Amino acid sequence: MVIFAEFSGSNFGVTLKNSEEADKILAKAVNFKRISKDECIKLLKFACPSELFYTANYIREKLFGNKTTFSVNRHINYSNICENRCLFCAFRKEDGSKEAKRLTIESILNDIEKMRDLPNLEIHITGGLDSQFSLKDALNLVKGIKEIKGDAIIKAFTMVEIDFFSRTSGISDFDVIKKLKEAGVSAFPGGGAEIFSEEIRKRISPRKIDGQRWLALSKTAHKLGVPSNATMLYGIGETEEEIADHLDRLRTLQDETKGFMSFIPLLFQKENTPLHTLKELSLIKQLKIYAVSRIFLDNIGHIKNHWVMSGLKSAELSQWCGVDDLEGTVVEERIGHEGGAKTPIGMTKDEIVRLIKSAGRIPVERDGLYRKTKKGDGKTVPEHKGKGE
Ligand code: V47
Repeated sequence: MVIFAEFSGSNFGVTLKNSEEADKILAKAVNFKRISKDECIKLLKFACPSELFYTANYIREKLFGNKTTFSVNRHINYSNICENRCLFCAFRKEDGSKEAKRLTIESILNDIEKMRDLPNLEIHITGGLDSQFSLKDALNLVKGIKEIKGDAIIKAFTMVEIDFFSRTSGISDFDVIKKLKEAGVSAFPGGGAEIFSEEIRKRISPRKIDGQRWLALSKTAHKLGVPSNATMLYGIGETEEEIADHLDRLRTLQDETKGFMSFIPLLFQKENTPLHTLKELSLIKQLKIYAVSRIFLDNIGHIKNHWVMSGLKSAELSQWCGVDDLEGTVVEERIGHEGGAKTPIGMTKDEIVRLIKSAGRIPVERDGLYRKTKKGDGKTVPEHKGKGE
């Protein structure tokens, strides 16, 4: 351990003393003892990457062995018109402009029709806060999909959209969530969390609901029996303290509800945004985020790599740094690509399987609720949902 500390001292700008302290924290984590927010900050600042990755991988393998899960899914973005004008978002377009795109429910259902025979399909739906897309439209869309493809797992509408539906319909968020669940929504995607730091939100997304509201809505969803995911937008000039604070607020809520299925760090894609001058994070720093998340979030089942934003190299390597799940086939990604993502807009199931195998892991297909698939490759998906279970 000390050898690593000396090595890291010269290569990563950390002092031996601090690295020794990080070693102690990692020793705690290896023994499945919860680490504090302060210790999380220390790991982010001072841990030797190699030891950090080793520890995260140890925990990941204790939970999931050599398996990495993925789903066959389809991302649908119903509108890129949005009343929030977040500085990090290249997806949003001005209503009436050439690039503005509002899909009709009919056109989405036509697309779903073509996927009628796809087994284990997860449908991921999100969009901008568009005054032309109401709660009624959301419900009709979900019911329409269910009529065509009753076996699909619909993961639709972030906490930000739920807040919007509640405001625009005059219906309580509790009832909005209840109606969406009754219509056929099985889970909520993790978008819109950004980073909870009030300071950063004021700067990059001043119109968006704050972190407290995002968490309160997630809590309501979980209480109503609808699980969700959680994301963190990073690479936007956040500090280690702000990352640890974000993770800590998620872990605290998860202790109470156990409703988060996975945590997904989202690497900022800066092109076509006013934040394009921000410096890119090194791959090592990106991998550290996955590793620290795996170590700190001892009660959230899965750590997912959204390969669209992170890139395929990260998707491969991160499977040895705490990640046990990759985003699915996606088919037509828009949000990251408007921001300059260089990855494909979708991958075939074979390509994802190859990506997982190239990392030396065993690919296992799952459904949108992290359950074993009926016609997958026959392997059992790990059911672990975290220590809090
Ligand atoms: O809410 C927007 C973020 C989210 C950019 O729950 C950006 O399974 C990086 O939440 N660079 C949408 N990030 C994506 C998302 C997601 C993706 C895959 C799976 C799941 C899941 C959720 O992307 C937005 C926002 O937080 N975002 N613009 C950008 N330029």
